[in-house]
Amino acid sequence: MSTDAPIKEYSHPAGGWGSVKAVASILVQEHVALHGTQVLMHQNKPDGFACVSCSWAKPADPHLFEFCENGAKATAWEITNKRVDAQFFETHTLSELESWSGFELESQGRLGAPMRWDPASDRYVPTTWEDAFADIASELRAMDPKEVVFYASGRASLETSYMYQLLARMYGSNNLPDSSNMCHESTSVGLVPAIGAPVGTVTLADFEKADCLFFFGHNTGTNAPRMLHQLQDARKRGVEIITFNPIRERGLVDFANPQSPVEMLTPGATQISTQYHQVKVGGDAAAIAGLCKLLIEWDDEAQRNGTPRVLDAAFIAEHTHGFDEFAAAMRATTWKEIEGHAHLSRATLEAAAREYARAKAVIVLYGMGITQHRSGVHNVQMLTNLLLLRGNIGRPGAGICPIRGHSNVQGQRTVGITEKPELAPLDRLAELYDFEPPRDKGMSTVEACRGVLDGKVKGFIGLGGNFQVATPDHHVMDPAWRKVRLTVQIATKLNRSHLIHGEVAYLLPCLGRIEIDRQASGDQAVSVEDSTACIHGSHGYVEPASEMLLSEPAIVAGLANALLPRNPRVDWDAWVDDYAKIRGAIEQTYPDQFRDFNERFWQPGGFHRPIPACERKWKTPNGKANFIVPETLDEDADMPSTGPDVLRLMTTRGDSQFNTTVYGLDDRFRGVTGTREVLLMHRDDLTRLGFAEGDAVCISTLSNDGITRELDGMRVHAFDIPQGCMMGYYPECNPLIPLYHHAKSSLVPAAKSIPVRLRKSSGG
Ligand SMILES: Nc1nc2c(c(=O)[nH]1)N[C@H]1C(S)=C(S)[C@@H](COP(=O)(O)OP(=O)(O)OC[C@H]3O[C@@H](n4cnc5c(=O)[nH]c(N)nc54)[C@H](O)[C@@H]3O)O[C@H]1N2
Ligand SMILES: Nc1nc2c(c(=O)[nH]1)N[C@H]1C(S)=C(S)[C@@H](COP(=O)(O)OP(=O)(O)OC[C@H]3O[C@@H](n4cnc5c(=O)[nH]c(N)nc54)[C@H](O)[C@@H]3O)O[C@H]1N2
Ligand SMILES: [Mo]
Repeated sequence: MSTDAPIKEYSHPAGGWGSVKAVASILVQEHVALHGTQVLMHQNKPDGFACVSCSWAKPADPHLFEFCENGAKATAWEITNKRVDAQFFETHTLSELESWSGFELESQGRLGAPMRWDPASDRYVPTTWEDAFADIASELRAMDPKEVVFYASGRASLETSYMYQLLARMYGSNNLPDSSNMCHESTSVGLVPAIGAPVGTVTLADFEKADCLFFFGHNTGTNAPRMLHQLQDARKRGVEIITFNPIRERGLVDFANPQSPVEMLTPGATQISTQYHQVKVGGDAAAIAGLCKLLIEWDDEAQRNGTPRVLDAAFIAEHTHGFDEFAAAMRATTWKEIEGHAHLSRATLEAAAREYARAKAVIVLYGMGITQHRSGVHNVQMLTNLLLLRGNIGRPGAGICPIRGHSNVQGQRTVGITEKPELAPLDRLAELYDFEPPRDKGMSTVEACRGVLDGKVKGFIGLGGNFQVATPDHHVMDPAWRKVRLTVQIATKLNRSHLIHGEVAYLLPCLGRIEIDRQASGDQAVSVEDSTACIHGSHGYVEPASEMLLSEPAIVAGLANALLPRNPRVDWDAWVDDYAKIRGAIEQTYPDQFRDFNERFWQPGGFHRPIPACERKWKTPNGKANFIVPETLDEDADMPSTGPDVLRLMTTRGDSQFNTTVYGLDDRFRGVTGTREVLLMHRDDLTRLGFAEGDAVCISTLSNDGITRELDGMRVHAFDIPQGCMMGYYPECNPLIPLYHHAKSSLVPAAKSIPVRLRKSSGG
């Protein structure tokens, strides 16, 4: 391989000096070097601001620098000195901007003033907030509320999110899809019948008591790097960490704490995973079935021999239902099936099962490698099955830990952002605000996309995010978006969703969470919920990017005032004047969850929302935790066709991005430099299929609807990944995902298991 090859093995630990260099360079790139370092000192501190990057827990006793490399990048990205001004839009038509990459678009800096698309010039032109609200409201009034979608990306605060769902419902719509529909919806749908709670059951305190962690499908070093501190501490106590991931992700291999002088100056990286199993993409259900089968059979043997039981029989008898059926299914599953689907040997799985059986308290953690599959919901339930076998839920040091994505994605659902009416407190809202909320089911993300395709969606409002890019099937969807009557995007940075717009289009710029939010009663704070159901306060530190910006609550209130008839029970303006009043309204709506909200939200470490499963109270119809038998262990069971030339493509994030926001083209930990247009595959697959390292290829999806989905000009490279699997980057590969290719029942796009073929690129 030549020295400037784009793919080289990265042999340093995660963190370390590489991390320090990366933080310094993003501060310079965003022109905020000195100022940025001061701001970073407040990140994730009990009296500071909640990082806008990931949702990992924020400890009560933080480190001096309670931020990671990627959190620092997200901060620099938001407080950048770069601005998109009116002159920028005078210079560029939207058709021209369509040829720009997402990276180039967002690199222009922060949006500064409300804009309306002018069809005659194909440009965004300045407008006033009053005119924007009035025109949007008059468009919405002419529509059936059931044809309007209110999307939320998971970053907006609890306060904004509560107001946003109320606006949608008072208008008459439950169409409240959010980013979790593409993310942990498989968790919400999978956990409820299993343990009667849609969220995880562990807090930071459990990490100190666990003696074994099982990790599935999460790239921690990149996507929740602060957790490496908990993992490092756990390793120092001798805790076993057993990882299942097709790729040897650097952060799960070893870590040098960039905040520890000793580790920075000596080669003192901590080994993170004690066992690393490179499971085949889509092979987790089979691997977990292997673990369960072993535990159940060892327990059978113990009963025969009169030796100590392997399973927690008392817990199973008192707390669970469905064990016999599940155990029978696991006993009947053959090793041929398990080893075939998981691509792991029985001996390997025995090593992992032995640690599980030995451990007194096990936490299972997981990410998108589990949820973004057609079998995503079953995958999640296989994890709970595994935990229930030894009573590893609802006691200290044990439990299930879905690692959430956006910094308030879990909280948005908590305060009513959901398309499923049964999950929202509709009776309570009706009583509090004297209106009749819609009771019919709204559209999820995939259903909203289908609605756009069918012409059923007439209006789309995006509270943050980059919906048109984050969702599947761009080639099919882009033309359909043009026929939507109204698109409104509330955003901080320019992205492609602002260009793939409807007949009437608005771009409404808002304050970011790190900016000072001044309202009538003074500077305002907001709140967010982390992955462990702890709720934290956050207030801004830097001057707003422009005087014209409104806060997200003010934008929602502006829309509500223009659209809805006066309602004496909801004083939107008073809420904007003083956000404590919004928190008061949230507490009135959810008195058990948000008791003394205004007093408690600055508590160091946040306050923990009560989750019944943590106390072994199972809010399931039968009052038990349920073992659930998976339909199949075969991810490809209903594939159109499979064959030796078909590979499974997983699309993941690199080290220099936050979702569709790309900060740079390198993916340091995976050794990829200067490009994202690559497909990483096993060396034997590369040669078997007749390609050489670095060849340009055309990749196409095996579709079953006659539509061609392909990307030409991608480069293939050999990589340490199981045979038959391939990795590409999100969002570059999203045009390859058919809209119909999603998890059953949760409808999460199956972004981690796309059946594809390769051929030589037409360009050479
Ligand atoms: N810096 C940064 N932080 C982020 C984000 C970001 O983009 N940048 N995004 C945020 C959001 S919204 C989310 S949802 C999370 C996402 O965080 P992750 O859940 O880590 O998401 P991905 O980057 O998609 O990585 C998925 C991981 O699963 C593995 N994987 C893929 N397929 C399989 C499989 O079939 N089985 C198993 N066992 N593993 C598999 C991949 O190798 C990869 O390690 O991170 C959040 N935090
Ligand atoms: N192929 C593939 N597709 C995926 C995934 C995958 O792994 N593979 N992952 C899925 C997942 S897990 C998720 S969560 C989704 C993410 O989907 P989204 O949440 O829709 O996308 P983001 O890229 O996070 O949105 C970035 C934009 O948000 C805006 N923004 C940033 N901060 C703020 C703010 O404070 N307020 C407002 N109003 N706007 C703000 C900026 O304009 C920025 O351009 O993508 C999904 N799509
Ligand atoms: Mo996510």
